[in-house]
Amino acid sequence: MTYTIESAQAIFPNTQIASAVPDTTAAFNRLSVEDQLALLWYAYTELGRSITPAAPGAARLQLAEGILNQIKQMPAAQQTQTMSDLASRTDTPISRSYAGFSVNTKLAFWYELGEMMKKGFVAPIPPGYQMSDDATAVLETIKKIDPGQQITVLRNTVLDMGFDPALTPSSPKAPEPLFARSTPAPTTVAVEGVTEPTVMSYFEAMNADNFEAAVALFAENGALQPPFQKPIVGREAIAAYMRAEAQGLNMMPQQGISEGIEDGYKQFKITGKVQTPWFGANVLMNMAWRFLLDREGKIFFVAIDLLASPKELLNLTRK
Ligand code: 45D
Repeated sequence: MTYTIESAQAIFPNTQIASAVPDTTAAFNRLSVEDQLALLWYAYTELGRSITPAAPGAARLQLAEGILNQIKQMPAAQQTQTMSDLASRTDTPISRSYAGFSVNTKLAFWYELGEMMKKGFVAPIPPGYQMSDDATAVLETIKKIDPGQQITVLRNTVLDMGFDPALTPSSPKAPEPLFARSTPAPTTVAVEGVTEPTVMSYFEAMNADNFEAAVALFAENGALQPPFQKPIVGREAIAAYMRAEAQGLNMMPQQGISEGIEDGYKQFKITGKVQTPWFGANVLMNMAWRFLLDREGKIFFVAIDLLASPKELLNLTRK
């Protein structure tokens, strides 16, 4: 058989992904804008230190500085309106600028706004605001899922805000500043059960933010499928994605299985932990990488999954 990206997506079909994330994100998106903002505020301030992000570097904040300064100058009611406009994707100049930010700049923008709300420079959620029962239920769900899933839900909510006139996925307009790691990346990787050089080199390159080296491991038309997303196809697209979204990640693969299959292809499933620079060692995400290597040992496909539970780390069977 010849593999296609579609057939490759189905390798290791028994991998259980964290479906609580898309489910909770969908429930969040059905709430009123007032409830959404209030819920984020309670989630963000009440979930405790473990899910409090590290301050983004000044360089990243600079990309959002213009609109942050505008918001600071506004009267309180207008500040609240601006936040509502972002959450309801209303067409305003600020909503348009926001939509053009990279994911990490969007997060940095809200981080700073949250800080300004805590300090009283930006209007808070109205004291005494009563969330609807639906919103309370979503917040309760968020409280129960594990921290890696909580931060993914938070990230998802911020991703779709703003108004994008082109309705295309936002691509970073300015070069992305580097993420300083709060915890140094592992310098060596050892995966119990797997020694394949391509796979080892992938993790080493990613832990060094050496995306050129990582992308060189892919087949010309190879694909990378991030958690809950469609595959990104081709070296150039993968490189652009990595530069925008994969900086500063610490990857700690732990164990895996490998198997030769048809046509000289090989498949690997590896499980382990990933840290984002936003939370460092405070939040460990339980992840799987499902690799399909071609005859030349190049990556034809890799899916990155956020796992349903820590138990899934040990699910290394084929079917
Ligand atoms: O609306 O191998 C307020 C790939 C109230 C690459 C607020 C990867 C009002 C290949 C509180 C102010 C990248 C795919 C809002 C691996 C309001 C590869 C603020 C995986 C919004 C492994 C809220 C990478 C705030 C992964 C400030 C899985 C929220 C990376 C902040 C995952 C939330 C990264 C933050 C994640 C969330 C990062 C900072 C999940 C960050 C999450």
